[in-house]
Amino acid sequence: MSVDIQAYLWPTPNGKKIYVVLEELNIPYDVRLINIGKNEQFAPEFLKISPNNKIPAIVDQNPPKEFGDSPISIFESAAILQYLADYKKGEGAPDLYPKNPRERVKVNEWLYWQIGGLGPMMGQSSHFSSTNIDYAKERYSKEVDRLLGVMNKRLGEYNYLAGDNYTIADIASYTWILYNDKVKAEDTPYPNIKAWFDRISERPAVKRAAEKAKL
Ligand SMILES: N[C@@H](CCC(=O)N[C@@H](CS)C(=O)NCC(=O)O)C(=O)O
Repeated sequence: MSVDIQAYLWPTPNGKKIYVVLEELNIPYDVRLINIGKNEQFAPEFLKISPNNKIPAIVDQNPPKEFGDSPISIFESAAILQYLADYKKGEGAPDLYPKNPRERVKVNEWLYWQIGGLGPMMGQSSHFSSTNIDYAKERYSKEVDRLLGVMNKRLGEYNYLAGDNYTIADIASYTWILYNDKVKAEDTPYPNIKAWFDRISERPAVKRAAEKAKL
């Protein structure tokens, strides 16, 4: 049976977000793996839907009427999370992107905080950790620690990043925190992030995504 959503993924922090959101929203999907280790992200066919040569990307073969008759492709993980949560929510799925404007602004703040801060800084920190460039190593690991401090404080005040409810902002950061051993350690300096991380890991949809993406 053909399904609406084709997801172009590789099991990295940004790719795993899309597995989680599709499982949470109960949306049928096909995965097309793009092996970024083999430079498949530069294939001309993939660049047509993801011109920045990065996963994730999706194609929706059957978008809502207001998008017109033709399929739509989307790249950039935040744009995909917003689109799916707004337009493709499946039967019985939670509301991951509230319409209430005050709540939506909070989701956007923490979503963009991950896209512009936590993700790139963790990426750079990991990249330089295997080099002997001490200046870069220190700069990025300090910045990751600062960001985790901000996140830990926020999660001491609220159960989830945008407030009382689990949203796409949590999904965006969760798949990055998966890669941070300091947060997951028993004696973590970030206990509020650890509690949040453990709570999200118990969600049935996240467990299903973990199976499929090897989270
Ligand atoms: N801001 C982008 C970042 C995407 C990204 O960095 N993807 C990485 C994998 S996690 C990638 O495809 N890298 C391949 C490359 O740079 O050639 C998003 O959130 O979607």
